[in-house]
Amino acid sequence: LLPADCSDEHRRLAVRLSFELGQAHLFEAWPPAGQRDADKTQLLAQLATLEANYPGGLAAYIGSARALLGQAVRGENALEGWTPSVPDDGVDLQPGSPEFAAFEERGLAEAAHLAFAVPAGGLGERLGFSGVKFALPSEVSTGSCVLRVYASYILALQRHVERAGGGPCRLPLAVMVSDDTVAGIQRLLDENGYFGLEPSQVTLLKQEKVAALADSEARLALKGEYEVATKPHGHGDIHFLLHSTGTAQRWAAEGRRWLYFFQDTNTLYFAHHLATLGVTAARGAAVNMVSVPRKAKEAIGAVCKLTHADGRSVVCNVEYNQLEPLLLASGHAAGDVNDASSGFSPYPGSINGLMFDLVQYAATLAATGGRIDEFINPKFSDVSRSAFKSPTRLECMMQDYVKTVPPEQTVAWTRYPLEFGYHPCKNDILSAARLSAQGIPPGCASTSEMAVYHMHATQLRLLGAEVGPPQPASYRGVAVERGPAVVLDASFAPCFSLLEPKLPSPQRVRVSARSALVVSGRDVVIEALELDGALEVTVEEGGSLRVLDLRVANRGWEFVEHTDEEQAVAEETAAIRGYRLVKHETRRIHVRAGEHLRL
Ligand code: UGB
Repeated sequence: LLPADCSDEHRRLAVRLSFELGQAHLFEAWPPAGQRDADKTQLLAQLATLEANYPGGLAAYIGSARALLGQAVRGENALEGWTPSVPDDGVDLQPGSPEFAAFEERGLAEAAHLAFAVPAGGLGERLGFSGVKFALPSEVSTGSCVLRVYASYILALQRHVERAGGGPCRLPLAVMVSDDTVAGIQRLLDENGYFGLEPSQVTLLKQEKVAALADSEARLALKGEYEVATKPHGHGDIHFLLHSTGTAQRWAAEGRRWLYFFQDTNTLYFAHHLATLGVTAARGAAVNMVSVPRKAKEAIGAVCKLTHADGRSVVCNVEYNQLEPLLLASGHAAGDVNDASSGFSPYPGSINGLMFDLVQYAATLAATGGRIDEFINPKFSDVSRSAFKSPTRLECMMQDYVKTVPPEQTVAWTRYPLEFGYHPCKNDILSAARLSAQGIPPGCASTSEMAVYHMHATQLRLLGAEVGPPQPASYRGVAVERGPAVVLDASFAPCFSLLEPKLPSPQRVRVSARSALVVSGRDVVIEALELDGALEVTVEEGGSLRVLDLRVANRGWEFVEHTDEEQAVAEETAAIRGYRLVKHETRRIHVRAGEHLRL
């Protein structure tokens, strides 16, 4: 049946699939050789791609699928035999404390050896935004998109390392893209000059989809006669790609020591990444999981200690959809609920900010081929649990790398307070309003934006500045905490320790609750400021500003909730927020390179 000009590779693959891997159905309807040869070659080429894009090839994929489907058919829980408990070996860090400062200092000392990786293959389908999520404004006061904010932290760190005498510093960034996001992310980078990064610093790793499975025998699902249906395999693919492209090994060979993983919409990951790095280095951890207080039923994983009936134990993430069944199955009759005294789940939230020891990581990848524990979530259509409502597939998660860490290595976790927590932008405004009404963090554009302001305002307060408190507000049904719109660009303060010397007399800095304060530029010192309105400060590299005593009072900026009519016609980035920012009056201070201003 094979095409006349079939390559040996394709021939061997077809034979193996038919006679060893139970996939004869793929070729059953084929007409004799010489007919539809181009279509046959196309299917064989697709199968060869699926073979190459999975650690261990299709045999491994089908083997894992059968094992996991077997468990699903028998109705077994993936975490059968494991009992969860609240882990007690983490580090709780409060920015502003001496402990935080010490860890951040340690992190700064290691910063020259840092690399970054973000899975960004997911489309914001739940969000109501048709572009790539990297293009979303992190907040509308500056309009900086998420990728610009990430890049600005990397640039600011590089500058810090270079100024500290560390020589030229380029910290690499790997971005996992997919068919859905590759063009959008490449365009965003091109149109913005890579946001100041050098193109050679940025590696795009393209995630391929995996074969969809038609039944519990793990027969590959066809889409038409000559194409296998495919589906995304999850963010865990980032490990396979960092390995199969040689990226992790190259970075390790270049002397890089740390690798920070994070996700595509929460810029607050950078509020504490250096402290996290410090903890990782101090504890000699292979992996350090960033965590935050978690509300029960919030769609973030939970850091759990799992103890097996046979005595093994592990600290890892339990995904949000598995936590409640696991708790119920292990005797916690109330399930995933908040602790009455704290108002939060007793389990720390896991937000997929993961600091890795890169050398240990590269060694583990060499042993595992980048393979990550997988799971499957079939929706059966019959009681015999053999057929599915629609094809399913194996999936894997970035944080499940922890499960492949060799037992002699350490897995740590570090928790930060809510103000420095996790505020992703994942949900559309209607879903967000529903979550809001249930008291569950809405994880949408408005809450994410307010969290950015709140984090920066909290930094100022922790230093001793007087900054007006946030007040409860609501925009189109989404409850937010609305305080002064403070944005301290990474160029001004890439981390808390480096902010401190910029405000030598913080008790002389006062920002009213209705104010907006945007500061960017490295060489800026604010001694005394009284702000009641909007102030934007930009100091170019090579210029400097010392604010000796400045009073600004103006009409400032206003977040205006959309009416129904405005909401109906608002463009996407405004519609997902439910408001627009009206800049009534702004005091702007712009200092050019070579200028040195004292006010
Ligand atoms: N992503 C990919 O790059 N490829 C994929 O195939 C899928 C996703 P979601 P999820 O803290 O917010 C995760 O969809 O999977 C990228 C954690 O598992 O936003 O629901 C995508 O672009 C969970 O434990 O999240 O849940 C994005 O950057 C919890 O930490 C990232 O992967 C939760 O995130 C996450 O994808 C959270």
